[in-house]
Amino acid sequence: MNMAAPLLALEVLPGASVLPPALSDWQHALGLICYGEATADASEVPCASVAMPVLGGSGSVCEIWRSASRPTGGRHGSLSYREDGAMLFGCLTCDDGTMADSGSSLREAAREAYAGIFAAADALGFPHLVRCWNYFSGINLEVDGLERYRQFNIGRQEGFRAGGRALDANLPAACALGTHGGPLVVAFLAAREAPIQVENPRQISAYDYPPEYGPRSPTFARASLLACADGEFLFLSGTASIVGHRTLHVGDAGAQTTETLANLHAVIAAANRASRVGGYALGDLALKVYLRNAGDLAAVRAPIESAPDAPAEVVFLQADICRRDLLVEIEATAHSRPPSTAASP
Ligand code: 3EB
Repeated sequence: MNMAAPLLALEVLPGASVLPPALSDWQHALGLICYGEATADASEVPCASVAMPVLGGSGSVCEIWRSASRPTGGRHGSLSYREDGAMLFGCLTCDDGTMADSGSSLREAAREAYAGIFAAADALGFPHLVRCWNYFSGINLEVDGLERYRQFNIGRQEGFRAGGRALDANLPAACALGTHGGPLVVAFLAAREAPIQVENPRQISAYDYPPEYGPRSPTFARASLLACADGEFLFLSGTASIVGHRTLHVGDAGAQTTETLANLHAVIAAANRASRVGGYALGDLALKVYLRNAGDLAAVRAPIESAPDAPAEVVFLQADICRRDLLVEIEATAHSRPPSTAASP
């Protein structure tokens, strides 16, 4: 392996329903998140399969977290994991009943998922959650008098409490999106060392949202920064057209996208102030864009592609967003190296 290979790397492969030759070598893979029809033929690597259509290109996308070393893994309870000594990737699938089922089953599934994640993270020696991906069906459905996203937030908080974690500090970056079917899927990256939590000055921290958004607040940070031996990783949480705590531009997907980009710029600026490496720019990020309506693709794509620092790597997925009035949500990841190591071949 090349000496300059990053210690942790994100690779996004379109149309990975058949394994491309370059990837037949799974020995460096920490974990996979497959969207759409993508399936990975890699039983030894933890793989989260998300039933979510990929828009504007191939029917599937596989996100691969790679390590420079050779990770090893196994199972811990219902969770599959792999770790390379510095980072742990894990994922699990939790049957939460069907969409028509009671909301309490999703709440219980979320609690069990997070209690199990913290138990595994502690047992394996990677106690610090850095990034979480949450996917489940019927996110905006109201059951037992409460929207399923809000049921999820109650269960997630209970899981954090069960794991002895704070609800307003040391939080991971995260996203929570709705599929049109399938179980609760949670994937995560955790580390031996604590990441730096970053908030957005344009937004109230999600863990401080007022009760009108549900009885329990969402438990995530706007971004996290994780130092690694060859630089740093920036994880930007799912970001939407929210200023303060309110949704802006209801009904206008293009304007919501422009507002979301302003939020991303604000979080990136905050991350650059908090980072020891810094220098992050939107153009360096790998973006994942979730759209509620496939028909909004052109309206959402335009402001992203015409941004002065337009990102090169953008994947579009169709998903329900956690507030009914939100039409788009964008998440992003970047790796930054200090200038001295960036120059090495
Ligand atoms: C928001 O800012 C939009 O519940 O884990 C973004 C990222 C959102 C993560 C989560 C929710 C979550 O509130 C929604």
